[in-house]
Amino acid sequence: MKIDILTLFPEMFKGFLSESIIARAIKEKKVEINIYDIREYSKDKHKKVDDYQFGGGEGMVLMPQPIFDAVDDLKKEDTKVILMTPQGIPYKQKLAYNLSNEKHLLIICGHYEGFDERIRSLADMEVSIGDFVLTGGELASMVVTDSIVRLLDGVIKDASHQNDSFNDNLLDYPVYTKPREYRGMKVPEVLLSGNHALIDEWRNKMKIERTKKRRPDLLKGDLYE
Ligand code: 6GU
Repeated sequence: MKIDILTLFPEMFKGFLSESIIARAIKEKKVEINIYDIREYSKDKHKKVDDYQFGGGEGMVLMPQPIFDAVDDLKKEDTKVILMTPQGIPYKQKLAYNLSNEKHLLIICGHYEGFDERIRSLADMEVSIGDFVLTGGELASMVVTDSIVRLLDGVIKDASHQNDSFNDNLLDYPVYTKPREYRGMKVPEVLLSGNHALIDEWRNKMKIERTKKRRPDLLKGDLYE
């Protein structure tokens, strides 16, 4: 899979691409990730990428030209273009699974102040990562990329995401490691029993209990269809 990201702030991606599971996935060629600087596509002699908005108002607006030219350059036949914006559809694990089957994603990071409305016409999909406002789409694009890359074949053990929260609209069960007792808090007896049928039953029960208590909205299911 190839993921191309268009941004005004390429430096923000350095840590993300050079650490941990994402770095390993790139090294092992499970994914190719390229960061493109929107400014490099500006035809303005000062490499300008934004301007005042028609009608007046605070803030600079990302101009169409650099983005349209970048998409013309990078979009191929099987490319899915995703625009990161708080006005997009809410990002969910289901969409991470669907996108992990694409060949090529081109992710456009929105600007803090906004972008020219005509840029929307380039996107196959507009995505938001939640009901809060970020200074730009960069962190959101990293969230989306991270959630997709970990689902690609061979990036992490299959069993690690088969039990993910949200796969069945349920939160994960609690897990413990050594020691058996820490500061008076004990590992539940059932986990030490060696009885795997009993352990599975306990884990399922905990998933349901925890979801009821913390995220009753998930149990309705409709949010994650
Ligand atoms: Cl995709 N962009 C920005 N700027 N803020 C957000 C977001 C995206 N998703 C949630 N908040």
